[in-house]
Amino acid sequence: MKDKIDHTDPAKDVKTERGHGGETHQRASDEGKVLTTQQGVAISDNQNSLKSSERGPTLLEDFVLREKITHFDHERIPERVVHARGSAAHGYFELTESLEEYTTAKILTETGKQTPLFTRFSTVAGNKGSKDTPRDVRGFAVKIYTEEGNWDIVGNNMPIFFIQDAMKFPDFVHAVKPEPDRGFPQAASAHDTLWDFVSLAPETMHNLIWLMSDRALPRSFGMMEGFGIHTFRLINAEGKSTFVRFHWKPVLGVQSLTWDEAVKISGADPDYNRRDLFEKINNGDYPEWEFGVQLFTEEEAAEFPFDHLDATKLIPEEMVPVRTVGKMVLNRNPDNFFAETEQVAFCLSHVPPGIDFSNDPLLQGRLFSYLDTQLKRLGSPNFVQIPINAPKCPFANNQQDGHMQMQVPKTRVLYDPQSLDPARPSESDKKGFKSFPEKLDDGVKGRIRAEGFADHYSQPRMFYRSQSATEQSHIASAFAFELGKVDTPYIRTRMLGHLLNIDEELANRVANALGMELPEPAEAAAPVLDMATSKAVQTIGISPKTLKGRVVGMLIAKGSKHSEIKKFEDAINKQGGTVKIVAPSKEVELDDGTRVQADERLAGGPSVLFDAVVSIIMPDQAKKLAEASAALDWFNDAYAHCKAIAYCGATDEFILSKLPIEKDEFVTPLAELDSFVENAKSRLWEREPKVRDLA
Ligand code: HDD
Repeated sequence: MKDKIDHTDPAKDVKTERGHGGETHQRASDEGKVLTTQQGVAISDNQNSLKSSERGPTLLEDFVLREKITHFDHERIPERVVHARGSAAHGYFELTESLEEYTTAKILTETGKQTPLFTRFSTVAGNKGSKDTPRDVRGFAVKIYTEEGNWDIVGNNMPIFFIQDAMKFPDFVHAVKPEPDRGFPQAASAHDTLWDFVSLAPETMHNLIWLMSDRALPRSFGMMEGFGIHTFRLINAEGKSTFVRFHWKPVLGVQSLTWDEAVKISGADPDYNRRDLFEKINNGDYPEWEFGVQLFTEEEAAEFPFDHLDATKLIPEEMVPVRTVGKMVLNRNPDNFFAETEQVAFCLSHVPPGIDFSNDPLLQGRLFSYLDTQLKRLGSPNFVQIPINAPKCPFANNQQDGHMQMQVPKTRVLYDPQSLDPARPSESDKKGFKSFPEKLDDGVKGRIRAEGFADHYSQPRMFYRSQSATEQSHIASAFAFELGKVDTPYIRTRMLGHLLNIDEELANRVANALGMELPEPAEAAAPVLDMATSKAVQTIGISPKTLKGRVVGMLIAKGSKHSEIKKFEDAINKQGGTVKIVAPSKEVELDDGTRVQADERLAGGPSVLFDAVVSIIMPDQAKKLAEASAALDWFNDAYAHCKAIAYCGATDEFILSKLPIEKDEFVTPLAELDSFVENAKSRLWEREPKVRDLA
């Protein structure tokens, strides 16, 4: 809370002036930096176009106007066809344990060194201007500027994908995007075309059940896991290959929103996750992840009850533990959203020597798609010269010309082999990237899917059965919500047939909520296995109890007790939490005459934006607030979202008494400060069945 409100205006010297003719505007003095055209010509008037006379037409001659408007007309580039909405930050990667036994890549062998990186998080389905909190997978793309070339790990916050073969990607994306005839729904999977497609493609079931879980509603980008998903290879100095899957584990733990919160937040703050990332980095609360690897040999892979080349399958951590070998810290916001976040171009093919690909058919297709899409979006093969994409290690080759070439090669020689210019680069057998010389089996060419890819239900079943009761009810409710938006009855029936194969109880819950009969189970192409459950795939179950990264909303009003506010703020800050002040007005006078500035007015600061709430108000103000729906919703929602509430006497007497709020262990008077601080670290999920109709 800012105790001193500074109203000094740095532009106080700006005077309202009469410009040329009848125009008035506020003009700074002639001193200081001068505005110029792109050619460096100083501009004398940036408010009026060149006219033939005072009330006459504008002249074509006005090169200042034409340059300004032309540039403006060309300001947009095509948004990403998927993952259009994204937020990013700079940071560093640091290796803590060498993987020298497995790879020659210096980024994975040289410990203790900080290597710069740029990470972009995204939603998948929505357009660039869509909300941050739809039910969706989140992209998790990391570009590490290693000294041996850029390494892009282009993953998601879920360890598996919807489809097994890149051939199906355009169809999947067309199905989830707004329907082509009507152009809606935006950033939503709850519509007929998506469920039509997935119900006809059972390979999607595993990612679908993750999508219906709380993992699809991250509380913060810094509270999401990240996964490289596919199997890659690490190649060591002897040329030996070891399979690897890459993991990012957030230090703040995995934390999610509830669906009702996500829906309300999308109205209250469509930039919820973007703002959170920006503010955390600005405040020095740097988001951090552990970097881990799952390493396994070809022989070990042969024993898995699934094919590790199938991107719809995860490797349970209980089967192959995640070995933590490094960390990522995000510590700097981009200077310019367009130049960096929008223009960053990730490609799966960007790997340094010592890291190689597997034959996962989804990965193989992606190796083509990303470079292709950058050419479309950024318009030139020289996109690699844009600062955010350029390697930070030296690079030299014979590629020439093209749109927007920024380099000026000073040589006659842009070919190889050559003998005219000894300074020109040439290939290096010792340092160069080498593909693993994999021996391929004598197969028959064809459009084929491996037999081992046929099991589509065992892992979704494992996922569902691994969840806590609260999480299972969220999954069932999400299926019911989404299928409730599907108008075509047989699509819903098909889905129930699939759910029966995953878990009968889940299918029953969804069918009940939809008021439908259960059909016959869908035909399964392979026997459905009862795999061992895995705690690692839970969300709530693995959320840590901490105030770090969490925000407490504090409702105050005119005359609120300064000392009480301070006491709560100190206790919350001490444990790493942040307090945001909410008040009926932007500026508030407290009991001791101090004037403070609220972070949010009550009308713009609903409790869905906070992890726990406190109310410190005087009786006259509480009486007024009791008449305001924004205040009643504030407490009702905090209660319905299972949050901790600390209330003062006036709040209790005039507001809580009007509301259906039970004084459970998470609804406490101000005097119980310590309990509140403890409660604010998590939610009281046991309250949920009392306040929400879950499937
Ligand atoms: Fe993709 C973007 C993640 C399958 C084609 N994808 C994109 C981004 C992420 C992913 C995080 C955004 C990168 C950024 O922030 O700029 N995509 C995935 C994951 C997949 C996956 C984890 C499966 C494991 N993607 C996939 C397939 C194809 C694509 C199978 C096509 C064959 N993806 C693209 C793309 C995008 C893209 C069209 C759009 C914008 C871009 O690449 O730069 O090429």
